[in-house]
Amino acid sequence: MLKKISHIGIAVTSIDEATPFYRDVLGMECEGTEVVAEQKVKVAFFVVGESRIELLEPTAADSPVAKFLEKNGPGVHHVAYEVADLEQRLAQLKSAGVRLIDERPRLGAHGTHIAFMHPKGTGGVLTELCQPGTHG
Ligand code: CMX
Repeated sequence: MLKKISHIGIAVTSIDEATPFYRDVLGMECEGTEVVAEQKVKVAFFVVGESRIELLEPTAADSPVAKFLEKNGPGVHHVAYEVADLEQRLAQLKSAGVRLIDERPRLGAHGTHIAFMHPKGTGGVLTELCQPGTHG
């Protein structure tokens, strides 16, 4: 079962430039930034209730977020749902014929385990499932 919307990922060209809007104008607390090497992004999390806004800045020209920015410019990149049993959920999605980008969990920010479904199999929304790791 999906527990909540973990976060909404927003692609930006610069976290430093985007931060004042979220922190100062909208008044959201910034939990800090982190480089997620495996995904070739730098991320910043902003708290909104039980969910987060995740700003995504590419760290390499071949980052999936760099490609997204080239094609679309800044904007909503993905929606992430929290689950407690990621491997089981992936098996279930696979047997339901959903197109998965990651058949096995990968490592995301804060030691979270993550996996993406392809936007072509979800009605156009890049969709992530995530399971908090030891660091929450
Ligand atoms: N949302 C909706 N559609 C998207 C999309 C997105 N974020 N990214 C790509 N697409 C669409 C494209 O518009 C394109 O559609 P058309 O064929 O109709 O033009 C299609 O998907 C293929 O896209 P592409 O630009 O050719 O890019 P790729 O196929 O090389 O990669 C994807 C797309 C989704 C497979 C790749 O970005 C990926 O593997 N993403 C998952 C990993 C990721 O995004 N990591 C960054 C975040 C990490 C984190 O949050 O920690």
